[in-house]
Amino acid sequence: MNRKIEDFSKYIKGKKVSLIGAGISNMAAVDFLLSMGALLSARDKQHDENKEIFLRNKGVKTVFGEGYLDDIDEDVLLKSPGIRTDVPQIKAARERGALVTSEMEVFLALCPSKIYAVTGSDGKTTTTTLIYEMLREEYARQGRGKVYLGGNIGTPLLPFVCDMTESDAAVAELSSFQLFAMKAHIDVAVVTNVTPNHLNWHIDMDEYIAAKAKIFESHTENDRLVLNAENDVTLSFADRTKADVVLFSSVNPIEKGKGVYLDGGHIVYTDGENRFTMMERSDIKIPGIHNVENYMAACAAVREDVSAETMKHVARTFGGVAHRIEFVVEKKGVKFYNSSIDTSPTRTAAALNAFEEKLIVIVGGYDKKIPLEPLVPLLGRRAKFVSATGATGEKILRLMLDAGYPCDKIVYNKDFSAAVDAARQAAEQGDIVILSPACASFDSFKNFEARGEYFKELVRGY
Ligand code: UMA
Repeated sequence: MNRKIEDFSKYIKGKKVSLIGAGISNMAAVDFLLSMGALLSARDKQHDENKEIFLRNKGVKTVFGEGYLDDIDEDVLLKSPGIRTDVPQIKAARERGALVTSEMEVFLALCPSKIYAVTGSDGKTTTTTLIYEMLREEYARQGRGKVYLGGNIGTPLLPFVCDMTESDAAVAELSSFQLFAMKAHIDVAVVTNVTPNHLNWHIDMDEYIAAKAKIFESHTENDRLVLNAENDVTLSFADRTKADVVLFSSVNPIEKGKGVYLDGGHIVYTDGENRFTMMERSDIKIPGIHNVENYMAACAAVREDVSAETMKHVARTFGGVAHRIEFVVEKKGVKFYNSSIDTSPTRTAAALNAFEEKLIVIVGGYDKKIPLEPLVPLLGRRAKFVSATGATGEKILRLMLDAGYPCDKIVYNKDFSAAVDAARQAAEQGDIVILSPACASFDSFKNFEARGEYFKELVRGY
């Protein structure tokens, strides 16, 4: 057990700790806190019988449903990311001396390994994953420690902290919700870009920007901050940090200081004086200029720890984050991509626009009553064939036909596997088939992952 964990264990033993929100992050902290001797309670606005029984069987007091924040008398509150700290009951608890923290903040405070963290409005999951893939490959080649991946990406990291050592590395995706109320030291921080987002949760854009800026708040000269030179907000962060700044740009060369940029087909690194090519754009297997930018950010982050050879190896082999424009297989010259995570027309637009070619698109799913009209011009422009399916499939078919989309270029099959098969039959050598439903999956699947896995199974079987 490292010294920080020992001290934490002495601090938390016998203390009353409450999990505010019993979601993914806080549920993952239960065993860790119990093993440290904390007296645990869990509070959640939503009743969940299974969860409540599970917690009570572990000796955790449960306060679920209406009034879940009443009578907070605990010493430490572990707040879920989605809950703001200015909720009156949480504010009152802090004012009477309770410590308000989170699973991620505790993890970052105790982690003995080098920490890489990524935030931003777009591209953070892919950039986080690329950093992880590059470090993992390099650590394996060098026989170094283990690399951990987690955070907002979906896997809480606190459960692993006792296994981590100084020779390991941790790579975390951090959301503005997580950063908002957090103080932490991050060795290598990346901000991919900051554009208006989550403004239904943050009071205003200034608060959202301030939350993102927390990622470098505790930086010293020994740390590294990677910033997008083409985004005004992130560029402004360069003047606010003590860290070693590395800029990246897919538009302009970096003329001053350290940076990564695109020079024709080359991805070039400069330390301010010397320049060398890290990889070719054509080395990158996943499509779209936004992915070139994700690679630039990731390469800038790991530059001192990972060889150019390893970076290139990852670029040539990494097929994408699962379910997010994920390359699955090529069959008879037809490439199949799984983008099951696209559960709204906006996400589908981003996926289809990542390609230069016109695509064969499988679209449709659960009806969450959001407007599907934006799909009409999008598919009109980007799809050479549409295979509509699921609960919204018929609606999409009707919208497309009413807008004059050729009737021999669109089919509807309620059944998902029939829709995938229709897309395959429409494809000729050189075509790209993508599952990008623009809808949730709950009409036929447990979640978008299950839909994506089934799609992959089907197309691999062709
Ligand atoms: N709850 C309350 N009161 C509230 C709000 C929520 O009691 O006012 C309860 C809910 O009933 C639920 C629990 O709190 O049981 C949910 O907590 P949560 O949604 O805040 O968080 P987790 O389930 O712990 O999931 C979080 C992230 N979710 C959010 O930030 C909203 C997950 O990111 C993340 O993967 C996970 O921690 C692991 O770290 C999801 C996300 O949508 C994917 N993130 C946003 C994004 O990426 O845009 C920020």
